[in-house]
Amino acid sequence: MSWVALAGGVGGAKFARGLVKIAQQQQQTLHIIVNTGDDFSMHGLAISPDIDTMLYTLSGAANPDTGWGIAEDTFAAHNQLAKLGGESWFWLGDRDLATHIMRTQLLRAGRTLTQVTSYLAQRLGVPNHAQILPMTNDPVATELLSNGAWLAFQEYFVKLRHDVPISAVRFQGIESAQITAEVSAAVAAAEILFFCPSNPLVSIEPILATGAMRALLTAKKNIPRVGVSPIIGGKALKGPADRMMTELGAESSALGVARYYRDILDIFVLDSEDAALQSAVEQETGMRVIVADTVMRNEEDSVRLAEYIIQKL
Ligand code: FO1
Repeated sequence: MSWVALAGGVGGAKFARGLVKIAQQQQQTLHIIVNTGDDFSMHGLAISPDIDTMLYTLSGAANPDTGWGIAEDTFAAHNQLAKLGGESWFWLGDRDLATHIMRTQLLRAGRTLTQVTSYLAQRLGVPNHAQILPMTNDPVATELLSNGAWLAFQEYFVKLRHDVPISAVRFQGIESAQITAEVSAAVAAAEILFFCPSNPLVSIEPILATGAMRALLTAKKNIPRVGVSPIIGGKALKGPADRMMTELGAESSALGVARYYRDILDIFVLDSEDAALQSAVEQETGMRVIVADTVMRNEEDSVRLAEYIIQKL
């Protein structure tokens, strides 16, 4: 038996962490399909932020305060790079740099991003029954249109602290990007499909837009397909998902997210704060609603949430 989860960013990794524990208890394999639209190059290194956030979270190494990078990492190399005139707006810890150096080296040696990710997961101690799968091995770069200029994702998100209005999103390279064989096999074998509480526009959408992904998921009507709202009380817990939805013409609410996923999912998880939206979501989208406490402050919260949802399917 196996499950599939789509994820990106910190919220996605936190929920995936809970799913991994329940999958272990139920002797399941969990295939986590991760967004690679945030990937970029810095200091000549190949950086995959959403993959690394997933690697570090599932191996227990993630910085608990930021959700990204490695706990207690140091920044000697980062500071020296700044001294040498290198870019310093994107903080890369010394241990984190080892990941990027190793990934860059293996990619240059001809390994695919999927092979590199599997290698790093094994070296970092991610449980074997959790498979972290990049959505594609092909280059995809999320860009956002702001005041007439297209911004690379990390430039928007980190350098400009997503403090600029956007009017459009695009995924450069998506037309020729293909989902990997591992991803299509995972979807084919899946007995439950999860959308983690990630940004619908720039974490989940790039995955859906890759190759035949959307069609594959829409066709899987015979299994429970459940999404967890990343928006609570109209706000995103972390990052700009709420503002981005408003700026791109969607409603920044759990109902707005449910509308976004209505063609693919049949079950939607609202936070208890949004319980009043239950009938609107059910009537407008036809999805079954589960109301739960979806804020994950620690691993116990993640496991409790995953367990609660799975029991309700
Ligand atoms: N996010 C920030 O806001 N500031 C940073 O300096 C930063 C560095 C960083 C380094 C490695 C990494 O894997 C992620 C990092 N992030 C940082 C998060 C990154 O912007 C992710 O794209 C977000 O988590 C959204 O997915």
